[in-house]
Amino acid sequence: MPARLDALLINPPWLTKDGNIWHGVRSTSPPLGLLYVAAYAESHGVGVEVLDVDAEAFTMADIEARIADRRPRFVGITAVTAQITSARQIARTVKDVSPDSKVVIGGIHATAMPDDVMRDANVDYVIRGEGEQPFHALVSGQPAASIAGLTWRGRNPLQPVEHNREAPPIEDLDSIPSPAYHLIKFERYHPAVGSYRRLPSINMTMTRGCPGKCTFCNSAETALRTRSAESVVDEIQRLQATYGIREVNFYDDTFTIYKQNVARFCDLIVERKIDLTWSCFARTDCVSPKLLAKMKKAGCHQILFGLESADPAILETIRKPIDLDLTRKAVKMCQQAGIAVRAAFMFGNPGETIESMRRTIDFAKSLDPDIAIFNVTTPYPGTQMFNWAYENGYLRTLDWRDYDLANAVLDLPTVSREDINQMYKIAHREFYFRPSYLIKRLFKMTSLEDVRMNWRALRSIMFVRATAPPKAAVRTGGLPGVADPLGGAPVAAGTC
Ligand code: B12
Ligand code: SF4
Repeated sequence: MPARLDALLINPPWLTKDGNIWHGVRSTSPPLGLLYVAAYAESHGVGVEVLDVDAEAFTMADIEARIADRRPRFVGITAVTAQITSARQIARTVKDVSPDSKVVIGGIHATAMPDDVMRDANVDYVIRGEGEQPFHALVSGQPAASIAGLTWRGRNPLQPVEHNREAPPIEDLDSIPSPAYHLIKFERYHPAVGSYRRLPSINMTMTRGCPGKCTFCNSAETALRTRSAESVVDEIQRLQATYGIREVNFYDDTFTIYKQNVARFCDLIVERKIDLTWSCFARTDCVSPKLLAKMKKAGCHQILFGLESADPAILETIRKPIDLDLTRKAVKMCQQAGIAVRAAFMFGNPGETIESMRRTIDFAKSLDPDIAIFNVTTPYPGTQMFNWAYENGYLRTLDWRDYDLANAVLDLPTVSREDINQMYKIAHREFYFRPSYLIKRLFKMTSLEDVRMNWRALRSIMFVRATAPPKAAVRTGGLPGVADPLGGAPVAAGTC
C-alpha cells in the first residue's frame, strides 16, 4: 500500500447554469491560490498533491478512487462562492471514503462565511485569508488554538466553533515560493477566448490586495503589497525554460497600482530581450500614456478595465466614482498605444433603472472596446453590498449556485429582476452583433483556432433567448438607505 499522503489540495468544479452566457466560452487556468499553498507546504517538506476537478473534469468516482488510494491526512479544498456547493459535496465524499482525513476549506467564500461553512459536519477547519502559513502550521501538527487565521471546533460546548485571530498578510511576497505549477497537468488549461494572443500561457500575480472601496468586491480595502519586478521577471524566465510559456495573464486586482514597479518590470522584459505577450487588469484612473507606451513595448496586448456603469450616481453608490470622461480618455489612450481593451460592466446595481442600463449599453458601444463583458451584479458574501442587501431584505436567495454573475439575485425596488436579466441579454446582442464589430473581429482572426473559439463565443450569445426591450421605468429617487449604510469616503481618483 502506498504511503499515506500529507495533503491533497482540491479545486472543485464551478457549476454554471444554462442561463450563463459564458458557459459556452469556458476557460480554465491553474488555481493560483491552491498552488501557492501547495508550494509553501512543499518547501517545508510536506508531501502535497493537487487534484483539479474543474480542469480535468473528474467525476465523483475519480475523486473517491484518489482519496481511497492516497488516504491523505489533510484534504484542502478551495472555493469561491460559486464553488462552495461542489466543495461541500467533495467534503462529504472525503469523509465517506476516508473518515479520518481532516477537511480544510479555504478561499474567498470560507473567509467571508466561516461559521456557515463550519455548520457542515464534514468540514473540520476553515482557513481565513492567505493560506500559506496557517495550512502548513496545521499539517505540521501545530496546536489549532495557536494558528492565526484558523477556524476550528473547540472543546467548549458553549462555543462550538472558534475563530483564532486574523493572520497578518504576508509582507514580503518575494519570500514565498512560486506557485507549484509542477503539481498540475499544464496541458489541461486554456485561457478564455479573446483574452490571450499566444499559447502556452499562464496566470501569475505581481501584487496582492487593492485599496479600492468598491462595495461589490471582495478585494476592497485589502492590504496592498507587491513583489519586486525582478522576482516576477525571474519567475517568467523559469516558466519559459520549463514550460515554454509565451504569454502571461496577470491576475492582479489592479496590476498598474505601483506604476514605478510596473515600469521597472517593463524595462526588465525589454533589457533581457524576453519574448513575451501579456495582459492585465487595471482601473482607468491608474494608467498614463507614458506607462501604456512602456507596457506595449514590453508585450502587453490587452487590459481589462472594470467600468461597471455609465451612471455617475450608481458609480458613487458602489464607491467606484471614476469620471466617465476620464474613462473615455483612458480607453482612447490604450487604443492609441495599440493595447486592446476588455471592458466589464454590471447590471442591477443599487439604484439601477432601465434607463441607467440603457445608458451603460450605449456607453459600451460608444467606447467600442475589443471585448465587452456584461455581468449581473452579484452581492458576494464578505462585501459591503452583501451586508446591505441582507440587512434590507433584498436577497432573493442564499443558494450559492445562483451567485454566478449571470442571474439577478437582488430584488431591487428600482427595477425588476426580469428587466435586469433582459437588459443583460440585450446588451450582449446589441454589442456583439453590430456589423462594424463583427467585421473588425473577423479581420483580427489569425488562425483556425481563433475562428473556432470566436464562433463558439458568438454562438453562446446568439442562442440566448431574443427579448423585447422592457418599458422604461422612472427612477424612484434612489434606494432607501443606499447612499448611507455603506458610509465612508468614495475611492479617490488615482488611489489605484
Ligand atoms: C483571476 C480570477 C478569476 C479567473 C481565474 C480563476 C483561476 N483559476 O485562477 C477566472 C476568470 C476564471 C475567474 C472566474 C470566476 N471568478 Co474570479 N477572480 C479572479 C481574481 C481576480 C484573482 C484570483 C487569484 O488568482 N488570486 C490570487 C490567489 C493567490 O489568491 P486566492 O485565490 O484568494 O488564494 C489565497 C487565499 O484565498 C487562500 N486560499 C485559497 N484557496 C485555499 C484553499 C485552502 C485549502 C487554503 C488553506 C487556503 C486557500 O490562500 C491563497 C494564497 O494566499 C479574484 C480576485 C482576487 N483578488 O483573488 C477573482 C474572484 C475570486 N472571482 C470572483 C468571481 C465571482 C468569479 C466567478 C464566479 C465569476 C464568473 N461568473 O465568471 C468565476 C468563478 C470561477 C470558479 N472557479 O468558480 C470573485 C469571488 C467572489 C466570491 N465571493 O465568490 C473574486 C474574489 C473577485 C471579486 N473581487 O469579487 N476568476
Ligand atoms: S478597484 Fe477593482 S479590485 Fe479594487 S476594490 Fe474596486 S473592483 Fe475590487
